[in-house]
Amino acid sequence: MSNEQQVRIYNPSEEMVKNAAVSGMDGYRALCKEAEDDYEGFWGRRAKELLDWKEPFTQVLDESNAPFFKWFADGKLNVSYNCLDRNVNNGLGDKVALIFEADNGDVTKVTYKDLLARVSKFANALRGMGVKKGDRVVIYLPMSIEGVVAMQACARVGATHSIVFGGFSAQALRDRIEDAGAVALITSDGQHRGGKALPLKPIADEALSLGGCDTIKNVVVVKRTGGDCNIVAGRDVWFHDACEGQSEVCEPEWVEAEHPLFILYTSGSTGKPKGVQHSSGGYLLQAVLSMKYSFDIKLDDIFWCTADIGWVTGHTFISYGPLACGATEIVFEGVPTYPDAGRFWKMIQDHKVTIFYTAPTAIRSLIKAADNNPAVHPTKYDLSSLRLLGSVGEPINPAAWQWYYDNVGGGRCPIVDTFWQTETGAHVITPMPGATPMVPGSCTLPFPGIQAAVVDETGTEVPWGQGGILVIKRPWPSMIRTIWGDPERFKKSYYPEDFKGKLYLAGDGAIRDVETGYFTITGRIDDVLNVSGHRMGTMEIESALVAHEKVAEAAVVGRPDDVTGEAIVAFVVLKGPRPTGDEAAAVIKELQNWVGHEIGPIAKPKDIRFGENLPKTRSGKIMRRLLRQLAKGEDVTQDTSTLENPHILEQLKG
Ligand code: 6R9
Repeated sequence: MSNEQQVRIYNPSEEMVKNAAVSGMDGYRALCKEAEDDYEGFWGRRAKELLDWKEPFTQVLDESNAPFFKWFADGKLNVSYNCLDRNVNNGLGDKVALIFEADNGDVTKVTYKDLLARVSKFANALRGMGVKKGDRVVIYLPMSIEGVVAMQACARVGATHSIVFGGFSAQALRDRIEDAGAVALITSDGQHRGGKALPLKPIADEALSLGGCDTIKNVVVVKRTGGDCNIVAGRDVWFHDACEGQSEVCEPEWVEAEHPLFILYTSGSTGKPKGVQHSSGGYLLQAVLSMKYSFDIKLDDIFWCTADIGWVTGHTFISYGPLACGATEIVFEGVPTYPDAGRFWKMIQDHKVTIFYTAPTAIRSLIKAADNNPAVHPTKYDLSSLRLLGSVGEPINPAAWQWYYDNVGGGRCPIVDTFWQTETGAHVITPMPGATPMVPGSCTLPFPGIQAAVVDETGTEVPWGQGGILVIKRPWPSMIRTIWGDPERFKKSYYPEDFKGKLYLAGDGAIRDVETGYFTITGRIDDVLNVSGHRMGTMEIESALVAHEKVAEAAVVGRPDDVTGEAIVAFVVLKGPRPTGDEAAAVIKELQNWVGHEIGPIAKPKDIRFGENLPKTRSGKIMRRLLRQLAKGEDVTQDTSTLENPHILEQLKG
């Protein structure tokens, strides 16, 4: 945040302070102190209180083989039991667990009792196929009830699932199946998105035909779109046929707390995706704790996380966290812009959503849509049910934060800007909605028990106000356990020698506010630019650009420069049409001056290019490495298989 930007502070309402799980800053500080004074006791007490154990643990943390930490290692539990059976046993059987809204608007409600029955039937079907504890099962499904059922059923029989996002290609699916050595694949005939039926099974078939997938013995196919579907005799079975006649009772497989619940592939700094391996006990504990502390979940809440189950956010905040809390949640099949860009707001209105959790990229695109079409502006809908908003996935620029706060939250709802990663499993830096005064653009303070810090290249903590590298000093229960099949890469990536193997390296830069100690994430470390010896977060420049009235979205990267070390290149999407010629030249000048005014002349982008959109992965992340190649004037050589909108590369060539 530049000094020139006015910092506004938003205090939680009195009502929030009074009723929230973490009440007031005193409440927050007391939790932090409890963890500081007795780290293992802090986590151990919560693990006992918040999870049901088949066999209690006697040791909280085992650091003997660091950085391969173990939590609650001699305890046994089952994640699906904790998400389903215990809610049914506690009188929540008839409570709605899932409200599924299909792409076409059809709504299906599933109670806890019903969900337990569905999961048990499919778990029995999996057992019948020979799937057992420790086997890997790849799930390649759209957003669906069956997607959640499949994950829970794997957990129930002790199989380790690995979800591959439904937008990934056959090659990407094949690579993940091979790396995981999966015995079964669960997919669907197709998926509905934006009014279209898209095939999925043909992609799965292609993946399996590419070689390296011999470990797959069974393919289960959910019927979603109907129509022709290739079913290979002896290998493929319809999901409904597999469940037919199965018992609604299925004894859970009691597993050790460290048993791998899932592997989730995520991009690293190299081309090959990393299979991030998570545990059962520690992971579930922090999924629950994030629901309780960051989202202040209560039994009468209607919780909606818009992420896909193919990403970690969908794991922790759709498939596991809300269910383990006995919450009612929305599962949405479609896209935010169909039938129009008011879809999210209409769904909040229809289902009386109380907690809404989405990504800055979605907010920015809906700002643009609302500017162009007042009919889909959030203020046109009744959003009075909302009491809390969340943001995740990337830093939220203050302008988008403010719009979200004013227009979606009606100036009433706190925004929890939750910083975390696939590797952290759950929130690590985030406001507590009934405690932390919020500052737009800052994820504020560490989750109680998380010892986050900002350090220099040698691992020494830097003073507040000075940018550096974000690390976590002590292991935490929901952390990554290893990279599947590659423990050396795990150590190198996350516990590097530079820090003597003692600090978890998040891969992001951060700066703490001089007065409050609040964290602001400055972007991935490889996104920090050095222009004439000045360190600058690309996010800071993007934020300034987006604050300009004409700009809808911006991404900034560095390009090597003979004089200044690096030069700033900005890729910009305007709210109006994409300008060309003289008009473009005029807007470029205007934006350069604007950034110069907002941050300082040093931050002025040297080169500004306009596109109708930015290159994004299907999960909505801007592909910065690709932008860097474009900025340098190079041909794009990197893999673009995860790119949602390849045609805009041409526009951004410059
Ligand atoms: C949960 C998730 C992780 C990376 C992370 C950081 C960025 C996520 C953020 C944020 C600033 C936030 N990120 N949340 N940056 N503020 N609130 O997104 O996991 O897909 O693994 O991405 O996303 O750069 O390192 P994942």
